[in-house]
Amino acid sequence: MGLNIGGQVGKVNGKELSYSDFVQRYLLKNEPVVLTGLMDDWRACKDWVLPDGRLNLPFFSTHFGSSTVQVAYCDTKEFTDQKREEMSVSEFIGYWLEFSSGEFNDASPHEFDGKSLLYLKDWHFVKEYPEYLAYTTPLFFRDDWLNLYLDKYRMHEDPETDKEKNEICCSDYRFVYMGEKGTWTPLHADVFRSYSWSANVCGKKKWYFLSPTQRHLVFDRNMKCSVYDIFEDVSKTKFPAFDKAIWMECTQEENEIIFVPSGWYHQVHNLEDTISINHNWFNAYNISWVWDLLLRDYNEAKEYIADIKDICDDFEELCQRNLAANTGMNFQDFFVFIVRFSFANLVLLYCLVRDYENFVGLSSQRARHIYFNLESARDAALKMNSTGLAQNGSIPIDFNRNLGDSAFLELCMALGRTYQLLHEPCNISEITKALVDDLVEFEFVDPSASHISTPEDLVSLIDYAFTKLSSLSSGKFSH
Ligand SMILES: O=C(O)CCC(=O)C(=O)O
Repeated sequence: MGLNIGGQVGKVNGKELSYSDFVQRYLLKNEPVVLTGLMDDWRACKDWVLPDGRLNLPFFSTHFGSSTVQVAYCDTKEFTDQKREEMSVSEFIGYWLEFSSGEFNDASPHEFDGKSLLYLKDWHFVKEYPEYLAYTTPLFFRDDWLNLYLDKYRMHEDPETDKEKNEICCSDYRFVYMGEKGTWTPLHADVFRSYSWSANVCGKKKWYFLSPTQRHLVFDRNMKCSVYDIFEDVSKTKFPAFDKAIWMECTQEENEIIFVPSGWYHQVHNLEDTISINHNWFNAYNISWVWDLLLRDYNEAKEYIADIKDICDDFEELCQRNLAANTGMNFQDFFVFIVRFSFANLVLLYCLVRDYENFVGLSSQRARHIYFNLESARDAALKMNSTGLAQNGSIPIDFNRNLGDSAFLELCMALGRTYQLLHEPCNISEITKALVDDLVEFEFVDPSASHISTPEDLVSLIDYAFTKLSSLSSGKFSH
């Protein structure tokens, strides 16, 4: 039986959409959309595509040939994904050119002349070639806490893993994908329950989407394992509700960008030789879902090794280590992340207070955005707190110490620039150590509670700043 397709993903001209429309219509509703008109000036669209519209493969061998990349064998399955191997871009292009003279095999769609189709995935192109400005991230996707953070910090420090390897694979979530006609990506929801966007520089993709409200329909009875390929003969015994799922589909053309909402399952097929740019990201709108997923993954990790609990010296520590290895972060990583982001947003809010004598700035879109960020971080901290799991053994994060750290100041600056871009342009004072000292003196942050060890501490820190702000706007405070 074929898929039950309930609708097509809509297409909207991105040039005619404001940032706040995008937020209202897609981010807040968590709905997919295809955006057109946003790739006009991209260098990638010129350099990577030949005048006749084909992919410029020799360009990649010549300029980026020595990069080591991950390549998926599309006709293989390893756990929940395709089997991958590392090779150089030159090798990959070499295989591509060799196979492309073969015959496409309709009976076995992921093979070419009996050989598996190769799909280059998750190439950290921007991290590897920061000087080569292949594209600019469209405005709609700029409020990206994940990549802004990873530009300055690592998500998880593990002294036991190979540092160099970690350097590449955990460095960011900005990728290039490259594959010939017939390559594909199995059904999945994205890492961390992040949003993603994917821009077709060349070629065409077919997307199949399932809303998170129907997630249970593609899982087995125990909700442990999901369907791998929605076009294979899905076992009714194993996945009894699969045929009840109602899908959305979409054909994404060249120069179109698809927004993949948080937690939506999707399977993707390259209908032509295709190269795409793709980011994963999260922000205030989905940060608490990131926590929900982390908690779910933690419970799974714990259940998986439950039988060794009694013989384990530090069972909790092992669960957290496994969580970081499987999900990409553990509770402490998430906590440090939201604390640093909260600190950064407090700095930005303070800058607005300081820059606007009579605080009119606090009703601006930018101030509301920063306020909303802090509220979302507070909500995530409250959720963490309610589990009672995130209390133990965490190292206090000192607000004042962070303020002295250049990585932190850079994060504040990058975040400040982002909100300047998204909202009304106006000058914001430079975020310097002096300003930050000023902030401390100003007692915007409770000096007696600036060591954050628990989610509860973070909630108190944010509440204190909110109280201070409300006293500012009611005129009780003068600077
Ligand atoms: O383009 C692909 O093959 C997969 C992309 C994807 O899954 C994503 O952007 O989330």
